[in-house]
Amino acid sequence: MIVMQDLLFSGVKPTGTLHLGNYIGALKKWTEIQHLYQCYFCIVDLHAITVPQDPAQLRKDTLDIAATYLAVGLDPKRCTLFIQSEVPEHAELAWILGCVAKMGEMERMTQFKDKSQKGGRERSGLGLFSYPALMAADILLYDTTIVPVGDDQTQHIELTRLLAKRFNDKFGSTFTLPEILLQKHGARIMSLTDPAKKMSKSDESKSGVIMLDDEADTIHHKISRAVTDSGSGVVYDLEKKPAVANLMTIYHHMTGKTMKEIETLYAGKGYGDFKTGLAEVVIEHLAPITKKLKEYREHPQELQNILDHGRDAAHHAAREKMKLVRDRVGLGRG
Ligand code: ATP
Ligand code: LTN
Repeated sequence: MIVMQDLLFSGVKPTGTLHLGNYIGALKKWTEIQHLYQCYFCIVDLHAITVPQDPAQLRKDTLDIAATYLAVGLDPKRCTLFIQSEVPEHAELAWILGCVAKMGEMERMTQFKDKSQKGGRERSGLGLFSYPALMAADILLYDTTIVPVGDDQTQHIELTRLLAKRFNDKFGSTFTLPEILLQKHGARIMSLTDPAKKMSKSDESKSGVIMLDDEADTIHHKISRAVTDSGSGVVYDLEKKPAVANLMTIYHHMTGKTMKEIETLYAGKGYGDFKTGLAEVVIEHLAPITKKLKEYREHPQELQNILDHGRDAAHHAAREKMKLVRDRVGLGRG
């Protein structure tokens, strides 16, 4: 009997230390479901160069994301952990998918609109524009069925499905259409200082962003200064109290408590008490992660071995898939 096994793929850009939004929206979920599926977790360094980068810093950040993957509890015996640029088939398939995609489709991507806003569209890199084709290549190379990401990536997954379907219709069945997997709460953690903006690595002000390696004092300080809503009760109401709802979502993920349980715990208490409690649970939850992160940063050799092994495993699978893709498209001499 053939059992269709789901395959999970996700990735993070090495553009700096990860924050609580990355953890809650993506990595925490990965650790919870890694035993259920065959998993590939990639460090997408080719995506990182779609915005200006310092070469030495990029290398450092790349290893640091690998350290973070291990520190949050991804098991390298179960998951393939690897660096995107070390498997050249990603870039090759991205080119082919770029020839399948339409300009209008790429232009509609909100991530491109956001990221090109600062320098202006005319001055934005072509790579930033075609970013989604590379992301589609990452996913489609491995016959991925599930992509666990934050909801800022929903549009990219929809485009990936569209490109896969168009390719299949034109050249014959080649790619599997993936599904997005979102957290029920926490698919979009907002900045502590601006609840209308997502918590982001590239945010210039770090006061609204809790980094996974922030010291306890810093976490206390950032949470104590977090913006709240008018009124005083700790009540989950996304429409009327978006800032408090965001803090409650963080609390929920740090403790496993439901929104109702959190409301009961803080009934009759004010925002000050809630923020103190929140800082404590965040510090407690992150402490073992921060400790392991520090250990992996100090002993990078183990990371190197894991990444070598991951590269070989991913390359093997990608090479096979690309043989089929080249054949379908009619590239080379056959
Ligand atoms: P950058 O600011 O450099 O664009 P980022 O903080 O958005 O970075 P990514 O590397 O793009 O981080 O994202 C890694 C993963 O974390 C993705 O799955 C993304 O959807 C998720 N993610 C990012 N920010 C948040 C957030 N604020 N809430 C929930 N998930 C998030
Ligand atoms: N675009 C994603 C990172 C990313 C990714 C992927 C996520 C690149 N390739 C493939 C899932 C699957 C981001 O900005 N967070």
